Amino acid sequence: MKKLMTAFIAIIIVSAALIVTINQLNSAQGYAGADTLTVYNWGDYIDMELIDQFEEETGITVIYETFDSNEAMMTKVQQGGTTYDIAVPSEYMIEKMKEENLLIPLDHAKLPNLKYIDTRFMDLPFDEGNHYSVPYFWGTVGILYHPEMLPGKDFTSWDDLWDPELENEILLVDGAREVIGMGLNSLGYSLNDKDKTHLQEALDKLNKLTPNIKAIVGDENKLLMANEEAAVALTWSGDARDVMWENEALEYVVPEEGSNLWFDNMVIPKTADNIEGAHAFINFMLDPEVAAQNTEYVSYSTPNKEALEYLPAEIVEDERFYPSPELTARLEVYENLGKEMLGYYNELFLAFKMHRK
Ligand code: N2P
Repeated sequence: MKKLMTAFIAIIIVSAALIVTINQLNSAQGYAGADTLTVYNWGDYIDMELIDQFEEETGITVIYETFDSNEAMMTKVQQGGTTYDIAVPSEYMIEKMKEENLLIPLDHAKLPNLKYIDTRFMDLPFDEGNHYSVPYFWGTVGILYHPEMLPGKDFTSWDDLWDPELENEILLVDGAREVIGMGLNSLGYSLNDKDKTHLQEALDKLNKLTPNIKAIVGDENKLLMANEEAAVALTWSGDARDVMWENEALEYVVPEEGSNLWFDNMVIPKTADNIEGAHAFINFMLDPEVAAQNTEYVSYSTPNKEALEYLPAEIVEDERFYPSPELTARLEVYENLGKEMLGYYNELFLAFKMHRK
């Protein structure tokens, strides 16, 4: 009996050690379980208090990682080393991910809060029927500038950025579509142009902007602008709005030749391990009060119609950040240009960055 007891205890100890080792191995390799959820989002793009609230309400532990461009996000999802349960790509990348079979279809029955999204942000061409994606934030690309640092300067046109007086004053967002798109727009071309002669013209023109560029940056652009270390930034509307709360002298404009209108949506990548938890997270973020709190925190424009009711008028009535449908109609949404062409845009952007060195 004593022998049997000893053997029994030994079996328990060995199994416990085995379970601990397997768990350690799993977490070292990035496997997450039903009680964890790995969220992959743009930098500075959520109120972390909401993550705490979600964890408290569901008992799920969130592992949170950030990226600073669609391309960087896509590479990580394709590599498949991490079990991302949620990602937040922009429209053209959602289309590309769908094409490459990298997304899991959503179960709308598990997303009752979807009814709060304004219908004008639903059913868009990159994901008709919203089978794979649900709106998170939307916005424009434009110019953030400091009028007092640049007396007499106006930014009605993209060409204003090429003014020699702006030497070493401009920050550019670190995104291939944004920068090449700006070059194309400044020449009167579409930011979805596939004509390689036009693209070469855009690159040549961008190279001439080099003396005016201070840095190509990610989220640091906000701090640099708030501290008046640069006078101009090519940036996304919400980042601009966020800095403008910090430094009220700053202004944001969308140049008259046109610009980009973008939509960032939540998706469940193929890498997901907790599909149930991912639906719970999406539905949580769609709750109007949650969406309103998130909007106040990150300063981007919410597609959640009901959330607008919880937001101050000074936010939702500001036409610079909630442009009217008439105004947005003259902006362009990035199209999925296909693997080869998107690769070509990335190459051009790299060539532009190398030219600066
Ligand atoms: C947040 C970046 C928003 C990305 N810092 C616009 N697609």
